Amino acid sequence: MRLIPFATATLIVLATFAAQAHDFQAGVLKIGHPWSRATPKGAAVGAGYLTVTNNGSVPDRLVSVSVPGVADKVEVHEMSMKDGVMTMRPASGGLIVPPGGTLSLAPGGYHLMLMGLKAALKEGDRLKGTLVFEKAGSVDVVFNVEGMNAQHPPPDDKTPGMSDHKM
Ligand SMILES: [Cu+2]
Repeated sequence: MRLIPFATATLIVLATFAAQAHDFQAGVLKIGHPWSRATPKGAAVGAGYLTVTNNGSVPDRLVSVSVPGVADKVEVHEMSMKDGVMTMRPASGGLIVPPGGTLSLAPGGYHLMLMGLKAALKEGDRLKGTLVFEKAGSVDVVFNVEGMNAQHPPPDDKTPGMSDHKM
């Protein structure tokens, strides 16, 4: 039974370290700095960004994300140029994380779309969410909400009918 206090202490140390570095581990996957942007009052959608590094030898896949109590549902979106216009759409089948590689969700590219926000996201908020991977399973993460203009302003979203969808 002497192992139990030791294991508990180790877990506390690891948890403290993870909180400082703002990384999360799921098996061979390392999730780096999940973050979101503050939203204007009344906005129906928000965005989420993070990186996933695969230290294993086989591909994995980010299949779904939830941020309960904050958004009704979360979609994984990809952006692409179509007829010179940047559009976004759900990434069908999720996003692959190649072995030895990093999947980046960042402004202007792949991102999470938080649909049906219950309230505006405020800078400094911490949003608890869950990522689900095909092989690594589910992992709880925390999205840090940064300022409305944080990092890399995205290209203007000119998609018809998506005026509330500037991510
Ligand atoms: Cu989107």
